[in-house]
Amino acid sequence: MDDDQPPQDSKLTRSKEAWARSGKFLTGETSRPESERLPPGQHLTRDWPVLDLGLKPDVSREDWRLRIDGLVSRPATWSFSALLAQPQSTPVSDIHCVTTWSRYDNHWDGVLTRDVVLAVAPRDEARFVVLHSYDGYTTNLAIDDFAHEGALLAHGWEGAPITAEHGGPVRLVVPHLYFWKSAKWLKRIEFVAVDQPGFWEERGYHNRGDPWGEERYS
Ligand SMILES: Nc1nc2c(c(=O)[nH]1)N[C@H]1C(S)=C(S)[C@@H](COP(=O)(O)O)O[C@H]1N2
Ligand SMILES: [Mo]
Repeated sequence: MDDDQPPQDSKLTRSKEAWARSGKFLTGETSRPESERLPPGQHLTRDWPVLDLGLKPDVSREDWRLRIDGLVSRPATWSFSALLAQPQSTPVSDIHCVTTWSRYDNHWDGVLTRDVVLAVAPRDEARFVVLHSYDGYTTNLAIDDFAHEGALLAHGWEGAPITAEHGGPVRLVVPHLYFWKSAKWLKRIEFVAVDQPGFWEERGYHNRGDPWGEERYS
């Protein structure tokens, strides 16, 4: 799908835009007691819900390519085997989705975004990244959030390949922010100087999305 053609707004998109307008799920609690693992307004699930625009791109490991470009000294295009040739890590983290479900202790396999940054060497002007996905979805992050501890390009979950419905072959996981920042079916990481709001950020969702500050909506 073309990066320049955002997916058509669906019924789901319209209802989530309405939640942003009305502040649905906001509790007004923004403190973070050290003992509290669950952010305000969230509830725990044991299963892993599927949430996306419904386009479900079907990309095999053989056909998958990741372009890493923009303001970097060493732009790269990685095949799946090139991704496996990067340093591999196995972080464990919690998921917090803005629709109020959280899931603890997810075991990931993949390449830390810190190691991606080391590989491509962003130029001094680079301050943000735009994530582009095979379904036309986009989302934006400051480089410090992209390269935050525990964030990775994930190809495995609980010892098995990430399934297509959860964004396989490769998705981003940024565990310290709401899960809409974790782009599924990752296709391109673009380093930019000026922040560019993505699909949900343009539709009433917060530009950063910290669950502990309940940064749900803009
Ligand atoms: N490419 C792509 N990535 C996406 C989305 C999407 O529609 N397309 N939805 C986001 C949202 S809103 C959420 S909550 C999570 C859901 O991931 P999951 O289906 O694996 O739970 O993916 C995020 N990443
Ligand atoms: Mo979401």
